[in-house]
Amino acid sequence: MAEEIKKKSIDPATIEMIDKAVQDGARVVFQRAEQIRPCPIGADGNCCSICAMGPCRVPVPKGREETPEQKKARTGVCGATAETIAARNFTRKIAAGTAAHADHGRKVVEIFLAAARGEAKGYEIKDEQKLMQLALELGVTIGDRSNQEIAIDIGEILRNEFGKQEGELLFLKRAPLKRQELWRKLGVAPRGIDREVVETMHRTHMGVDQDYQNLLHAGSRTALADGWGGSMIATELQDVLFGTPSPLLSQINLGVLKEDEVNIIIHGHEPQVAEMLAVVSQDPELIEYARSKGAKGINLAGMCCTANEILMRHGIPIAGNFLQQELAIVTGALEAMVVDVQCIMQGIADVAQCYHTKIITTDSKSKIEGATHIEFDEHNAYESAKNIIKTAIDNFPERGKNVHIPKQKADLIAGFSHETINYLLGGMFRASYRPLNDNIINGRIRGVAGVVGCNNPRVIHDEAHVVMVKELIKNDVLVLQTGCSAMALAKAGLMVPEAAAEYAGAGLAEVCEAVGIPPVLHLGACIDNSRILIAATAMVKDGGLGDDISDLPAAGAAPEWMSEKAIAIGQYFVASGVFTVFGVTWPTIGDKVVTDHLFKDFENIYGGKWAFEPDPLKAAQLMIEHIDKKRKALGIDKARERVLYDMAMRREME
Ligand code: XCC
Repeated sequence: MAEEIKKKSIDPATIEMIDKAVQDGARVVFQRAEQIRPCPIGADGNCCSICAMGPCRVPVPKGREETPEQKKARTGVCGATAETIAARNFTRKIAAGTAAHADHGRKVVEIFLAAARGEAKGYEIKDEQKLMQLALELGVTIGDRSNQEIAIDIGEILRNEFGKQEGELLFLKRAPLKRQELWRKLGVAPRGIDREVVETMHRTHMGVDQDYQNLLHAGSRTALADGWGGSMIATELQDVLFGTPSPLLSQINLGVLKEDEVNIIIHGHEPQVAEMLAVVSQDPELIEYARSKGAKGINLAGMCCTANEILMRHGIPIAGNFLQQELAIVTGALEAMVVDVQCIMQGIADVAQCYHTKIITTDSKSKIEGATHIEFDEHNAYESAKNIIKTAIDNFPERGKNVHIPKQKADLIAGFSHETINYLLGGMFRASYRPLNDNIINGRIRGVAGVVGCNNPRVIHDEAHVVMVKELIKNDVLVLQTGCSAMALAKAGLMVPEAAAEYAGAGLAEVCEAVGIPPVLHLGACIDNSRILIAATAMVKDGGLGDDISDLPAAGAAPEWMSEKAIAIGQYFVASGVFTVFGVTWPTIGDKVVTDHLFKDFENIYGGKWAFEPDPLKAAQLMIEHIDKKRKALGIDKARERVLYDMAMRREME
């Protein structure tokens, strides 16, 4: 194997499959990333391609000090300054990311409503308790009405959040009071989800908003419409419809594929197709059909966030994260890759040409040239899913001899919804975050970090996630995870309770042992970052850690981000008061003024700010420094020193 390949990932299964791809002549993302270097001007945010007078490139001239006159002359054809261009590009990314999460949320509401009206056979209300809680929160009459009637009211109220033109999003009321007041004072409380996205697209059109601060301000309002709007609605209704996750054991990595079964991977983001495939793959008639084709059974596995969705609720194993999507095909053992929306590389269709894998698209807004399209009809979900699985089974006899499934697979515990954490910490009858807050106050736990986001082939696959999280837990920081980042840590073996003794600092390990949880908690898909907002709010409301999210000893990070959704998520965390560090590259780095505004001024405005640090160890240190700064402000920094260095005192505190 070429030495270069060994440096692409820290995951042996990934390396093995990149090598196989090279030998098989399949061109995967790792090779493409070598052949296409990022355009340095675009990467730094210094290129404007919004109108046809350009594209205009406005980078700072390298190697010489810029005079004020030169700076003044460094504009686009329309006169847009480098600041406007950088802020406009950044804000557009937020709009795109918010749109993706919002459209996902909208689809969930539609299926929720169809299920409540009895028009989507196979889907039903699974979490009645959460339905009732939502009804109380949204002022829906319960009385002696049926679950269906209540659900229709809830569905209609939440559907209205997307097209609402006035007022503010209903879930903003979930935030700490102080935060709500700040948003209102700043004018960043979102009105309607779609309205914020549309307005941001308008503002960033040629010749509209040309004040970088005003643009970034609109970016905050749009991002908040994601975190406290589209994403939160998706999470809440998915929980009611498919069940609120609770801890379960599963496995992860390419080793979950099976030699002798029909392997089907479901890849993308939305759970409704995957939910039905999970049910249908158990159908005895289909299992028998698979046997008739020479297979021992049907093996369903997930990829990217769809994987997280069905892992959290059904324990379906995960084949891998973002950069492994093509490699699953390279095993030669994959009959079908069923995709819905987001994070699906067009490259899978090309790689599939080298093997027998069928790429099946299921959503009319996400088709791929060369793929088979089987439209998933949620009104006839069972039949649609059956059709998809049958297509995969029919492909089993086409599997060639060039099959190699890597051995690697790791155990993981997933399913840590906000409700579960509440229950695990406080018990069934007094569910609360009190024990977490107490352990933060007494210093056993230093703070909490959300480490989330994608993979990016510009850095070593999974490495930054694992290095950062190990450093955090070693320093007694409890880590909450979602997305492809969670998968990286699960593959590295950190999502089992035993990992606490091996990797966590003494204080955190002690708490994990007492509660029986891993030091790294899997909260779900990227839309479930909304669970982190809720968890942070619950910590504030439980008391003792200040009266706003920005007071908490907490930080966020996406060390290997790549998608526009990650920027939207980061911005809503920052605008909710969280210090957030990104790795890989920073999209405004070519403009110091805009970057300083995001990295410094934002703290005075929102109590949270952005940072960029590609070295994951240094980034973890920044997060720990921030956590310590917040501990100091809360007056709990002393408690921590005692816990760490004086065992006698520690016993006294118990
Ligand atoms: Fe996509 Fe959600 Fe990123 Fe992974 S983490 S690469 S967005 S699948 Ni969401």
